[in-house]
Amino acid sequence: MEFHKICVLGLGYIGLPTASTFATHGLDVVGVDVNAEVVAKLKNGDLHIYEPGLRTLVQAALRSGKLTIQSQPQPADAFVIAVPTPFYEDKRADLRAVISAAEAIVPHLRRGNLVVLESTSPPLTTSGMVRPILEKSGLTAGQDFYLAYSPERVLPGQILRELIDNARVIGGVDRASAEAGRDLYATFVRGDIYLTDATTAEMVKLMENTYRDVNIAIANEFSRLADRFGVDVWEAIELANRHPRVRILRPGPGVGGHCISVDPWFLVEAAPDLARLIRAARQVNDAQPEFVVDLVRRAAGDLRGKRIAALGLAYKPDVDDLRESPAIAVARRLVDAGAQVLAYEPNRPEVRIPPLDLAPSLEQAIAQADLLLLLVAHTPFKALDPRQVASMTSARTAVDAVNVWPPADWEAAGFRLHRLGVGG
Ligand code: SAJ
Repeated sequence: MEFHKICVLGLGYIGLPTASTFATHGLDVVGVDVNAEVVAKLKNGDLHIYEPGLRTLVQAALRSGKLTIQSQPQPADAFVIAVPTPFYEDKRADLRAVISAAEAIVPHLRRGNLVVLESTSPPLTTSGMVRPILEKSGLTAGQDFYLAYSPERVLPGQILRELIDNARVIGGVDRASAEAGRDLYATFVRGDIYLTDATTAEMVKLMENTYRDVNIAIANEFSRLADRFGVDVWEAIELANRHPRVRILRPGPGVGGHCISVDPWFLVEAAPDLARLIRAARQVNDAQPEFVVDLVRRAAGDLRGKRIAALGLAYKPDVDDLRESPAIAVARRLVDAGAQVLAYEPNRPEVRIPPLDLAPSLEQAIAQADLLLLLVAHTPFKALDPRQVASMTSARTAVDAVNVWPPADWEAAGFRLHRLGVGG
């Protein structure tokens, strides 16, 4: 099947790179977003999100005339839905954006079109929710138009490369739909493309992120056990990982981001009676910020009035994304416990996250601190020279929740260094 013009609905971390990549590979792409501010910015070549290389890609796509930005979809050969699927307070999937994107397509849907859902969704969303909405057009999926689910699997920070190189799974409501999806993504995907049915593809995506969440949960639980038994979890993990069939991940302040901390709940919601391990893993990871607070309490004594420099607020190293960040959860809890927290996020120095106080520079964050708390292993934090840090602050207590500061160097520079998962 051949595609000339496509509409990509949702211009966030996935939709924008996807739309731009289709455009730089020769398709006419209409990028659609419901947020007027995002549309206005993008029309000027300004980006509302940061991802390495994305600005250059988007600007090239816009300049070529192959990518245009609109607030409404238009008739096209294919429609790709890449809108967010967050969760409500009670952890149920919030599918309102998927529903309204599907509804926005209905008036433009024509015989022979392809619709692909990319947003991470609970099992049966494509066939049970998107399909009936699209069929309000009077057309039937699998008969008059093609309908598929294809999850994105890219790693924030490496999106542009992974979008092209990663293997892709495409599940159709019928075989012809999966094949139509393959023809579309073959425009730029260099990785292998695997075809299956839509619900399997939905499950594959949820299983990938749940697998990672459960594995990080066990690493976090090991950090607590090691702390109790006077063991250095980092040494223990390194030794356990010498086993040819063991690969334990890294403990940390918890699991953040808009994917791994969210997606497992979609399975728990869909089958609460079955997804018991998955729920327990989520609870372990969600409780990890409290464990870090406890570690800080043990290092600092009473937290009330303590001046703490919280270094890093992003959900993981070397990104600017703050969504579901466990570092923010730790900082907030410290404030609740009466500490005076001054945070510094090098990738978002201007950001405001009430009730946290943010410093515009590392120097200002640490100058008056009683304790330094490392929450995210950003490259500039890893590179810090403890002797230089010692000259910038009178603090001599440090807590490393991500295990990147070499203890011997920090101790030689005069710091008492407490590490996550290291019992003493
Ligand atoms: N983390 C740990 N310990 C580790 C690894 C990660 O605590 O050993 C934490 C990170 O600090 C972060 C969270 O887990 O807070 C998630 O980070 P991540 O790098 O594991 O994953 P994401 O959320 O950035 O991207 C994931 C990826 N999925 C998998 O690796 C299975 C990516 O491929 C998906 O496309 C993405 O979710 C998504 O959009 O679903």
